[in-house]
Amino acid sequence: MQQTGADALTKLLLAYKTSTIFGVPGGQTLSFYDSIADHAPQIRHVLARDEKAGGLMAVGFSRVSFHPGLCDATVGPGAANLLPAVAEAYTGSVSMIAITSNVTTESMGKGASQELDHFALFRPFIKMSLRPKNVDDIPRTVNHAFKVATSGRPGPVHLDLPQDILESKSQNSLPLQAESEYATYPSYRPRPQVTSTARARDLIIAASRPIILAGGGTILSQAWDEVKTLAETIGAPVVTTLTGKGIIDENHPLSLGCVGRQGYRPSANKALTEADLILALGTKLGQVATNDWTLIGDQTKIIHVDIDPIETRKVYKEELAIVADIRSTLRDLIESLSTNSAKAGSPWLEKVRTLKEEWTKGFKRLSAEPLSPAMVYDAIVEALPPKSVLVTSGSFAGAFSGCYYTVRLSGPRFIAARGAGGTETALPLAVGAAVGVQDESKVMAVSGEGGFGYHVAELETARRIGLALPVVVLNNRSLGWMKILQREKYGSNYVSSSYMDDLNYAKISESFGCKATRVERASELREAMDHAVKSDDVYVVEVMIDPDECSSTHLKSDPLAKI
Ligand SMILES: Cc1ncc(C[n+]2csc(CCOP(=O)(O)OP(=O)(O)O)c2C)c(N)n1
Repeated sequence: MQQTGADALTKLLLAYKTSTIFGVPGGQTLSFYDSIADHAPQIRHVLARDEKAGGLMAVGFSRVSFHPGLCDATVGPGAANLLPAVAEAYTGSVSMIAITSNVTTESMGKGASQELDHFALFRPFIKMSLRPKNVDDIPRTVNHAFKVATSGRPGPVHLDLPQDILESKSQNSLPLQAESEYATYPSYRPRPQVTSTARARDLIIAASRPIILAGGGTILSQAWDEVKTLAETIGAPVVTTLTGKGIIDENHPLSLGCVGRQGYRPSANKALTEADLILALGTKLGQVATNDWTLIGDQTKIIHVDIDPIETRKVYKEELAIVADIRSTLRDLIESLSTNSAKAGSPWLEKVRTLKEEWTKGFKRLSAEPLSPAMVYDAIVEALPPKSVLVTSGSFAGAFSGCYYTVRLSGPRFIAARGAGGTETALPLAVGAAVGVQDESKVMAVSGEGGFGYHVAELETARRIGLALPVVVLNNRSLGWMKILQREKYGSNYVSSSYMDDLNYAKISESFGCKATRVERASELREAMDHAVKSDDVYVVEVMIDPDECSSTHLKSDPLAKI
């Protein structure tokens, strides 16, 4: 049967169980949209308000569904707009296929309208770029794109489609079947060497204060059951990075929450500092997670497991580096250990219990007006069912979320754009996550008001596609993080760290047709969160929080640092 390149592409995407593509059209892409429309409702296109937001939606989608996030942009300015989202996917290890349409092969390099060098544009931020040579080459390139996006360390693949290749008809019958193992990630799970497992077991048995430090790679590997079993088997507390948050129910007695420089719980940092063996799983051991590389002492032994050899022995002298899939590694390790190697009643587990108790007391302490972030998260946890996904951004709002929000069910239940750390990401990521959740989980976005302003128009996208999405805007009347840094480091010489403070983000949201409310009193908090979570619409709760709150950061004024 003769079919166009666009049709072949759509059928292949369907074969790979793609349900949604996020993006913005251009003339060069329209044949693809036409074909998507012909195959609705199995596949649909979600129109974003700009390409970057569409790309971030694909990131949110991928992180909850374990399917590559699909996004598209047209040649030139569209492709350039998509770049920040591709960078987030690359630095955050997010499986993505970023489609760009391009000018016709015939006009390439001749000064065609809007043309930019897409390969050069994307090169630093992708696993690879692919462009079919002709319509018959589409199956090979699409299959390869899925294989690369879902194998090894997940990341973005760029698929560039010249307009003529999308629009021309093949004279041949094209193979349009998927290689189904590449529809989701991880597509394959390399196991550790037997000798490495044995060495890890010996190090664990010899340790008296072991700790598990779980990074985002543990979630990508879907290792939540194994992390819990290992922790219980060896009697190790679990601390996480911001992207690893969700690997364990944070009410579990062995869970101490996030470590690091922002979004951390001081009790978690303390435990990491005092451990004699760290099982670092799927973490870069980067600046944020290690508080400027200060939390891990020279004497501490490290077993580092990561699918990507680039991440091991990069900063620390590690006792053992295992390059393998985390879930497979933990399964082998658990099998090699006796059923219960935990030293019951050990001083280490007693210490963990005390640290957890102290944190809980410290948390309850923060309950005065003006509204503190801790109170807001109390209300959020009360309103949100455990089966939820909290999505946040790089800002105080993100740091507060890491610190104060309690994940109560393991899995991909916390999304922070910690790849590139964009401050504006919460709303578009949440839109994508809300489309991608497989189990009717409730998705909530929490953003600072500065970050919210970047992509506020995506409220319309969320409404248009019928999402029931609660959005919390923590309004501290400033780019809070910047303002407090200016206070701490530059003698309160405030420059460009606030917008006009008479904006009302609840009213702005109402003008997009959303339900919205502004909360200024403690007595209104719980009801507002409850309404937002139960609403069938996009519901924005703007909370006016204490502008001086900066806990959960590395700043000296951190009120919890005393624990
Ligand atoms: C895209 C981007 N630009 C700039 C920054 C630097 N930055 C970090 S936090 C912050 C302030 C964000 O303000 P807001 O969203 O109101 O959140 P708050 O810190 O006040 O909670 C900025 C500008 C960033 N992380 N990302």
